[in-house]
Amino acid sequence: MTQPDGQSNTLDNLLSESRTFPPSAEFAARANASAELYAEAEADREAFWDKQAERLTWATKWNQTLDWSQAPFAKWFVGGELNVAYNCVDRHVEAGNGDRVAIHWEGEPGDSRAITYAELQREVSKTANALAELGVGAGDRVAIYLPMLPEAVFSMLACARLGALHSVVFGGFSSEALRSRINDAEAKVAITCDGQYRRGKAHPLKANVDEAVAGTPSIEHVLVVNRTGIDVDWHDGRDLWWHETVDKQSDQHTPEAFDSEHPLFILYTSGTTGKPKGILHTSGGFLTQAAYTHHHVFDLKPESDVYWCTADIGWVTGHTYIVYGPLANGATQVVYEGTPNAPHEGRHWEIVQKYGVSLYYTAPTTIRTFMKWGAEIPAQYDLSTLRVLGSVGEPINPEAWMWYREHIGGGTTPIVDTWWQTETGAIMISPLPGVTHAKPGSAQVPLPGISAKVVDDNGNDVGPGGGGLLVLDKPWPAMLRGIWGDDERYRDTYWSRFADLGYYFAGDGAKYDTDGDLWLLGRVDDVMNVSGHRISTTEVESALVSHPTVAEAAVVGADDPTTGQGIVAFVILRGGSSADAGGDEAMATLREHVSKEIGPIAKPRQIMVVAELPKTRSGKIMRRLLRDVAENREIGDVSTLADSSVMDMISAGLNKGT
Ligand code: 6R9
Repeated sequence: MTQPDGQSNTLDNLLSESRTFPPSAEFAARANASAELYAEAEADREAFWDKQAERLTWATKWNQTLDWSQAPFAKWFVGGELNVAYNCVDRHVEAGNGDRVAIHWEGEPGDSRAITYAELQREVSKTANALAELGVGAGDRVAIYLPMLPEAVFSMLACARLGALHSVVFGGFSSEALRSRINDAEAKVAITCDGQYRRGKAHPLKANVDEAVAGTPSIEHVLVVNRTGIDVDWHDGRDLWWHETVDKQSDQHTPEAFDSEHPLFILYTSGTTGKPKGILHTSGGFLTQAAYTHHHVFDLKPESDVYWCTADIGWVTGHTYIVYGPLANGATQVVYEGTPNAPHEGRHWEIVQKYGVSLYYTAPTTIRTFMKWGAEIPAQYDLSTLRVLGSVGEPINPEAWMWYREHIGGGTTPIVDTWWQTETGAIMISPLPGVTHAKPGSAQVPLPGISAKVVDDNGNDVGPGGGGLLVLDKPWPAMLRGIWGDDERYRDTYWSRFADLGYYFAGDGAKYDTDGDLWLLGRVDDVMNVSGHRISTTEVESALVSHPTVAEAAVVGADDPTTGQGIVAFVILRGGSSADAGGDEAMATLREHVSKEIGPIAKPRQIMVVAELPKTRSGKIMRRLLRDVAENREIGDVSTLADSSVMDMISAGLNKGT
């Protein structure tokens, strides 16, 4: 059986992992990538990126590849002009591929829709015309709070077409989370739907927007897709139905070319403080790296492949590897609305069989869930079309890797374990199918054109066999251009740790094996990774403390066999709280409270009531010790605690079953 995933386990595997899987001669012969790419990029990095930028159609060619003179604020393809949506849609129609399916959309209840590139062009044009009618123009912000509906893709591309920035907020986030993101970006329009299907039931979504928008002075209109037909409250003048507003528009729209550095989107992600960071991405560099990586890492052959990335567009993976990369490359892809077990646990494999999916990209947590459900489920379907499998979001444990290859990949497919972040915009470290000798559990090497290192606290390269912090030591085209409205926090978060060396600090620990391959070991900061989603400990702590019964809270991410990490909270209750405030029901109420404040993904797996929290003399909570408790380990060094008896008290209390 699989061992729980996590840092210590990954390290153990690293020490014992000796399996390698060279590409088959047959795959290598037809592969998009070749070993020469590394040498080519090494010889002249900027010339290499110039060549990749030529994958796109530019209205005006750039005159400088990279301007790093204002570091850490990069400019790529300076002077170039392009329209991102034109690159993802119109140019494929102009090239005679209008009849190619862009999106095979599959609804959870079983409805489906095939959208060709020509149709996508019409839908995006209509949406752009509607948004323009609502006063959205270049530089404005639009909040998108939608599940995996075609309208989500139309909306994102319509923004790109107008030069407006989208801020997609994951549909699983609470109204509170939505409100703070809308306010931070000062979005003018919000796009949502009446309700969303989840495991066969329609759940309200617009209601959250109503709650959020009650406190967002910038929102002028809410555009509402009718997905489930459930009842909604209506605010005349503010609310507009999609089918009444968008459908009547002209399906012609002329895209305008924008500067290569024109902002494309903001996407909020958790940092080490409670306030989410609005990661800002721009146009030319982002789309270049999205298209380049999608082509090489997935070995995409747009005429014959059917690609499927199972991420939600609320996360960066959905931005880069559902919307921008695949569509820039003219791919045919599957977009699925629902969960993997609706209505049955073979749903993904049924979809793979139905559409002949050849490239499949998912997260380790999903793979481990499939393992739990059993290999006999995928065995009932024809998965022979699959030829490349991808993984993203957290380290994939070697056993899950092996299972994925064996039971989904028929024992032959290459697996690409892709390391990247919301901030990096696109894949940075990954094997190349057809080139790399794959190693289960290791993301292996930076892609051609990308440079990464593992360094010690002083920034010295640790060399083969060494472990330390992952840094990116050279700028890359899809890199974030800052944090929305907070340049100071941008410098501080990513560039201050190795300021003299000019390294970007990713927040991840990593290790080289003796072959020089990279192993990612998880976050080294107070960010948890639950099912591949980043959640900060502070965010959950703030949510807990906002409940009237809680005086203080400390949260840690503990190893979890399915979700990678699970959230474990330690709370001190308020003096006045009633005696049963520590009971099961009260804990369930607290879990619900967190869910309402942040969203169901942030719900603690476990809440333990304690009398004290372990703190250093300077008052910093020692999460390391709480993690020991949460993972049932012997408690580590307590010598820096202000009061070393606290841990005894916590352990004794827990043993009594409180
Ligand atoms: C794309 C995405 C980024 C964090 C990152 C790291 C973890 C992502 C990984 C991985 C090991 C991989 N992570 N991919 N760790 N191996 N292949 O997930 O972006 O949501 O911003 O998370 O996820 O810890 O720092 P994001």
